[in-house]
Amino acid sequence: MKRIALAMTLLSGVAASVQAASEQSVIYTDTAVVVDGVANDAIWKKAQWHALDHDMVGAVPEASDFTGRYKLAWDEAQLYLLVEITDDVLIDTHPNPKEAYWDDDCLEIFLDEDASGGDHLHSYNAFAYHIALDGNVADFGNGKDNNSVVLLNDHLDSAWQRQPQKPHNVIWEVAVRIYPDTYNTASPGEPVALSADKIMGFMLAYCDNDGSETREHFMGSHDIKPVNGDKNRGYIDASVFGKLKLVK
Ligand SMILES: [Ca+2]
Ligand SMILES: [Ca+2]
Ligand SMILES: [Ca+2]
Ligand SMILES: [Ca+2]
Repeated sequence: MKRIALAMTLLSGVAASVQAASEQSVIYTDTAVVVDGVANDAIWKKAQWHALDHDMVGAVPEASDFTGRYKLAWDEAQLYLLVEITDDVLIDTHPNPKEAYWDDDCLEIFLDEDASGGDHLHSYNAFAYHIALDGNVADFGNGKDNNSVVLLNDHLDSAWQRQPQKPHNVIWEVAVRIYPDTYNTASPGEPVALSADKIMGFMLAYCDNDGSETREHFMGSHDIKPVNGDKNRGYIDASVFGKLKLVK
């Protein structure tokens, strides 16, 4: 009987660790993060780093070409990100923020407010916020084709700065308001109020181009199971996102 009890304990331990691994815990801040590209907010000392180490387009680059990691925090109004990016060349060759924005260096935040998963290519079931170096925020809207790009600059605040001692090292801070799937540009409604134990779909990525015709690397926070060899599924299918759990 002892052996069975021990086995049960081990099994439940395994189940608990699997569940913990599938949801990333996000810590609460009672002071809003100052979005200025400076990581001296108190909450960033407590939050843990997570890596941007999964390739979605291109191979895994050399560390000096691209390295990225991030921290998360939340309060009732916003989800906060601190992202540290090493990128040897920062480039934005498409001045039109709605044109091929994924082929310029950009930070991409995937969010699915109700963690429903599923297709979001031409809907607001989930968002894929591409934050350009100039701060523009682009995604496909709910039009029927790939020309239906919308700028959603009012959904988030962002700022980045080079680190004085390490000029290829950029600190990027973002505060995102979380919109539900009822969002549309004609009648946006209000972002949801966040609360403890809320689960959201989430993924983070960086599009790295250093001067090529198209982006050279697309590195993300989550391992994606390829469909016909293609791991660039995040902008289509929210089911490949990971899950965040807000804790207090
Ligand atoms: Ca700050
Ligand atoms: Ca690079
Ligand atoms: Ca959804
Ligand atoms: Ca680059």
